[in-house]
Amino acid sequence: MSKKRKIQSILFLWSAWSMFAYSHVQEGTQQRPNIIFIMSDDHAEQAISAYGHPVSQIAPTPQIDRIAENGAIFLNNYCGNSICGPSRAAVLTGKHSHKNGFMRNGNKGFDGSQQTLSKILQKNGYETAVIGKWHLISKPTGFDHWEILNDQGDYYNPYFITEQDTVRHMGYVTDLITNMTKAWLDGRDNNKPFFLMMHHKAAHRNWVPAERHYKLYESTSFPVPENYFDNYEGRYAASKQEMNIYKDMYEGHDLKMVAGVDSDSLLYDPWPHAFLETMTPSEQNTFFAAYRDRNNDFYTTARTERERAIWKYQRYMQDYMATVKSLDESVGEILDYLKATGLDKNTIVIYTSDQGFYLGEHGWFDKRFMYEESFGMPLLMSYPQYIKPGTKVEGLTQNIDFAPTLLDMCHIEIPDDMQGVSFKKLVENNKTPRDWRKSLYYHYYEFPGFHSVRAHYGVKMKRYKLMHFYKEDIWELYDLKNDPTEMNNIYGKMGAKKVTKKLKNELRHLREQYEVDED
Ligand code: SGN
Ligand code: CA
Repeated sequence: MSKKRKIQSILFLWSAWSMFAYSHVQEGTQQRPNIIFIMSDDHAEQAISAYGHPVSQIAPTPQIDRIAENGAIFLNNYCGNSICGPSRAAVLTGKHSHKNGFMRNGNKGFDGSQQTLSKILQKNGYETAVIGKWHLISKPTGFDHWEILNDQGDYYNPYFITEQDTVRHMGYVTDLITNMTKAWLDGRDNNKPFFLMMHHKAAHRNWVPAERHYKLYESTSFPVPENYFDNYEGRYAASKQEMNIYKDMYEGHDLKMVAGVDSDSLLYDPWPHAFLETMTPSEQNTFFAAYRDRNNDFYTTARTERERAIWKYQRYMQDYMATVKSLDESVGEILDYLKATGLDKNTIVIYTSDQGFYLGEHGWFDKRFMYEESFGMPLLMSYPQYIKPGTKVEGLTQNIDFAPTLLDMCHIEIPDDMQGVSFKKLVENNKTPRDWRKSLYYHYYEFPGFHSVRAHYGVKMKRYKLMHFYKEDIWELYDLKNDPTEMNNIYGKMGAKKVTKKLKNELRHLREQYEVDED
């Protein structure tokens, strides 16, 4: 070997070895990622433009979409129980409702003595915080800092509770939460990785926009869903709900059809509208001024029942999407903050909502049902170290998977009793492995309750979904390929026998696997 070749080989071996050694050091002492978990409330996938639904193309969310552009969008992510407290409890514990004990909103507080994601991260050296909506009727545990809204919280000038006190903060709730989050990031311990949960109140009922957005969509006409005037044929529980936009929404509180003719008149002033009481007099005036002309128009123009129902849909969507605009701005601010501080390189950013929501499909607002719109849960996630920009995750994922996935990404052992599984490999390789789960379990308990949605459990597979309204022993079966809007219950119909048997078997397996012993 010539001298030159010899030197070249030595150089090659040396650089190969050092690369190997470097990757080993990386593996062993890898810098642990920070986590920002942003969860809004009742934010439907239909209202996030990265998901491509027509509604969101008219009122896009470019800032939230940045997370999908930099990382991954989950196309089949679902919750296990489509309601606020239970979804939050599932996120924290990695367990379904019957295991973490928080099955319905408001029956008793979350048992904070149990194992949670925040406690495990804290034990492993993370600085932890939760800011915004909590709604678990308990004091947060496993957080170094918490600053939470009282119950549902108010849109204007809400109270926040901390370990020390309860303080009213003047301002718009989404902006306040964003500012508190940035203040916490500014003052955190730079020697520790952090886990920060930023939980927005928006876009929850009664959808009061920030002053700067009152008029944003006032002339926008949103596409009315094809099944807005659904007659619920063949679907017993759907026919019994109380979450219809044109029948059950409060004209005052929800639709803001207040103070119609002039500023002093209470002639057209449907009650309740208690949300106005948390506003200052000047904020109330700005609110009335923004809505008066449109309300006058409603009260002075003759309309058929059908036209009134569509007017209400438009008012609902205009306000809902205007509250989403503030969420989008908030996410933009946080992403800009991470970039400006260089934290973006080593921070996992998640955007999700506690569940999905109806934007007029079946004539509805609210959630609770296992139908796609509310069972679905938006999920966007970026982390430059593992996730390639533009990743699209097709596999079935669920909120019980969030805790194990984050532990996995932080190189922390996942406790055996967590029921969810890590989906790290789905995002890492932009591919769903063959042995990934083929079905999801769902269970909603809260009946009797708000909106009168009957208790049910069910199973979803790629193409079919089976639901059991067990108190009435009524079944529903949908072929999502041919009937994506779930209008045609094929349970007991010709040709459905084989698939019914398959799904009932799958449901039995899931209930065994998750150790569901009572309903
Ligand atoms: C409130 C709302 C309901 C909503 C529940 C649960 N009514 O009770 O419409 O379903 O919260 O929402 S309201 O008139 O008080 O706004 S959740 O997101 O917290 O689960
Ligand atoms: Ca919610």
